[in-house]
Amino acid sequence: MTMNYSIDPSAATLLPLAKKEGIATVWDRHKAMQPQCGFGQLGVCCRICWKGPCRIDPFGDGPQRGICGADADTIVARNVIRMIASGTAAHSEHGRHVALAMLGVAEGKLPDYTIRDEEKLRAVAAKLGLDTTGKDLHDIAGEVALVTLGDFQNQDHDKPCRWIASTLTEKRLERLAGLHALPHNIDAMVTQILARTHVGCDADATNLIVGGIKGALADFDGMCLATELSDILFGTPQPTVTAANLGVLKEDAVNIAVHGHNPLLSEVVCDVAVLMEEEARRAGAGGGINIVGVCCTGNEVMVRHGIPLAANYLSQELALITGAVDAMVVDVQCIMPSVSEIGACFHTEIITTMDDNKIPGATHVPFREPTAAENARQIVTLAIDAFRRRNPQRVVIPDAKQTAVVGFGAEAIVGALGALNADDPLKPLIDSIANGNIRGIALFAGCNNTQTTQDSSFVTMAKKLARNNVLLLATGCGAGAFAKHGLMTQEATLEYAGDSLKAVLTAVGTEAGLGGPLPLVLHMGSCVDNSRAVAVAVAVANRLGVDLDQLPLVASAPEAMSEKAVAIGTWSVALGIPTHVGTMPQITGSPAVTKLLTETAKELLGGYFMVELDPDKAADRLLAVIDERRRGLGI
Ligand code: XCC
Repeated sequence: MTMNYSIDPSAATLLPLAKKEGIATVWDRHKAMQPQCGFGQLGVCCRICWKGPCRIDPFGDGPQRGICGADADTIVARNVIRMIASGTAAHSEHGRHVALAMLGVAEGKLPDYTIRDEEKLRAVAAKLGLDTTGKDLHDIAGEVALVTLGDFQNQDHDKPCRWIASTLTEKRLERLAGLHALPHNIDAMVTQILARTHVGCDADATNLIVGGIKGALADFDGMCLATELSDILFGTPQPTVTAANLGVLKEDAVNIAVHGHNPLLSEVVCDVAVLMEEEARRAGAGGGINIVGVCCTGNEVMVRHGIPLAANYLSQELALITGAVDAMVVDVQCIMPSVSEIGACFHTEIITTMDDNKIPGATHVPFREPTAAENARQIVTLAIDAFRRRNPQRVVIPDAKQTAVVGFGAEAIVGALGALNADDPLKPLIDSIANGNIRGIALFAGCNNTQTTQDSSFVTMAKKLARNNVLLLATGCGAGAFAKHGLMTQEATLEYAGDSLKAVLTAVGTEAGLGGPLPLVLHMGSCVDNSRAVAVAVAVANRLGVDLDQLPLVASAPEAMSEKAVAIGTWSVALGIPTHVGTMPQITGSPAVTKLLTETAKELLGGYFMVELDPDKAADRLLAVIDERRRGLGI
């Protein structure tokens, strides 16, 4: 039974244990929820006002309009763009938080943070069009932060957000401007979606979806700035060897899991933990302090510092069931509220840190940037105290741990390619695509979802695409899946890559000093780091003088779940990227919206959604799209 839930070997060890101990997990709750509401699945349930809830009869026998008169198209379109607004808000709050921290650093107000990547700061300033001559580092950081915060404040509708305008290809910007889809202000886009979907407002499904696309592009803007400013503050990822899955927990160490998304907290926890090793040893932890990651906080510290990744989204509860996690420190997003209940079954401290993200039953340590190190010390102290209460009899650490070579941001990829051609680093990649050694590029992103067997679709699709010489990039919980299943290793390249892909990865990896091929799947970071893949694609497109919708580039979220994934998928389509979704999106109750997103989008934007639940068939469809794009380029 376990195998239907997950292909993760940790689940095979820990789910029977959970059952024996009477601990409910996400999969038990999924089962208890069956059958799920069919109206909700189709997106035709409207709860926008209190005359409802209303639902449209998908069989055509019952009501075809809600009480106010909204039909299925209006209801579905409103529902889906509200998801985009929430996803955009989530990423952009994260981005704003980082931008404000950077301003604080520039103003000398945040002693626990610094500028770790001066070169990147200068590169970002130049990209944003700032003149930095004669200015010191802090002045440049201040200007970059203010310009960035301008993307949350600009009221001039004709002036698009600065980050998006300085990131995309000219052709893409023109195309989006022609559709009135270029955002001018991130916050305004979220507000506008909520306003236009209020009862009695926008009822035109097409107009609503265009508004959603604009909102999703604001999400992209927020992700770009969150990623780049985080690199400036915490370092730009470079290839590093680490490990993944619950076997990274240590019996003899204080295990602290950092979970959520925002690196502002986890970075300082990592720094402080190093200084508190001795205290941990005094408490009996011979192995000191072992920080491990969960979800995207995990990805952030993994790609920057090689901190091992314990779990992706669906495995977060399993981490606690090992009985070996002393503290799970969470910030924002993708944290199951159930963690406090499961933590309470053990000695585990669940520590919330953000005042607008609390969980009943958890210990709250309010995190403030000006006192970051002090807050982190409080957190690590709680973890050490919890370690003293740990019951060694209940510790079950699965024998599941895979090596993972991670840290392939845009700079690292270009750097590795530069080892082959220092004067023109993109040339080896472009040549390999042109001669077919690399058939295309696929970006895997997105969550885990209980609607499908955990990690399975990611692994199935990746193996098939790699065999067909597709270069694979990954972020988010998809990257977590690949790391846990050993696909971010040189061995995986040798085992699964098609011959020509293997030759390219071996040439680049060897020249770049990795002592062998690049890993089969390149870990680019967390969900906000999807912008890194776009940076590479834009560089290639600009070099070729084409737009993004001409490149043999596809995206896939085989186990999508969150509202953030809806926002990401939508901007991916808006940028011209054919985007596969492997779980059923809640839109099919409206044939008009479904057609718009899966067919008409192709004419308007070049990108479009493809829904295919079978991973094997999905890989075939992506290969067909890649070939179609290749034919378009005449290669
Ligand atoms: Fe959340 Fe980023 Fe999804 Fe994972 S992939 S379940 S959104 S942690 Ni972004």
